[in-house]
Amino acid sequence: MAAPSTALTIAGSDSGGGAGIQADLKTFLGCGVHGMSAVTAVTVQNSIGVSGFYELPPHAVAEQIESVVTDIGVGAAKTGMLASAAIMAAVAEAVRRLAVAPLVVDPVAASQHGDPLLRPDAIDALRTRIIPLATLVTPNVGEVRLLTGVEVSGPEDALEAARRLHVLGADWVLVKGGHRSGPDAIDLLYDGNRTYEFTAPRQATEHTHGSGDTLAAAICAGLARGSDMPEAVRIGKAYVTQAITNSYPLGSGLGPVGHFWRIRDWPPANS
Ligand code: PXL
Repeated sequence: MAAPSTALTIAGSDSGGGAGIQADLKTFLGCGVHGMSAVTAVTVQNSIGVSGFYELPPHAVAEQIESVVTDIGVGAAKTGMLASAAIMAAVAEAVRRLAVAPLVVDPVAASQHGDPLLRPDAIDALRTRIIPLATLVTPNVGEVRLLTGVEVSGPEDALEAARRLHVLGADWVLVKGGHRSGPDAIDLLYDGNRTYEFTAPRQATEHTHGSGDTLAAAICAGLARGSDMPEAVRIGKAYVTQAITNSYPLGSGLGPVGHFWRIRDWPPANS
């Protein structure tokens, strides 16, 4: 087999297996790229919530990035939970020095349950150190509020939020509508000039743990494989929509989005 395209996630571990690094690597496999990981923090987590997290030393995060970039090569990268301002500084320095691009930034601040995944002092670092490096930033409405102060309840607010995030230095902004109400989940993509809308029917399930990570990872995989941004977002949204359709209950809390639908024929019937 020829070597596949490669993608790197710089993110936290979810011990429950539904979000974070674990969701990213499953998504990379499902989207046909070789996935690699630079772990930033280890969360202690199950379907009920996050009871704590342990950060890696910032230099250990940078060393993981450098190790894979200098040998294997990184076709595209994404960031998820970055935990602290110190880890963000180390990631930003490594991404710049090693010219890691394109970079999808999922500005993770809290879990689906609302448990914090970011130290309060890190919000400013996310704004000033990480977003300026983003080829694409993918906030949900809560992250938009945290980063820009804009309350998104309609298309005009979404565009205003996208403008503000573009001014912070992201090349492209995807304001996600999944956490809004209405029959459709409408995402707005903006490049400082044009806007693009992506619509999918809202699905009636509470088992959406890992959906944001899965979308960002699927877009990252598309970029690694050479898609342009609107096409990568279109494919990424199609992937996460399938993953939400195929989500499942787990434990006594919120279940994860599903990745099995891409590998359903295992084991083969005649094995
Ligand atoms: O879905 C955001 C997210 C990202 N990274 C980690 C998480 C979560 C949500 O729980 O645990 C490690």
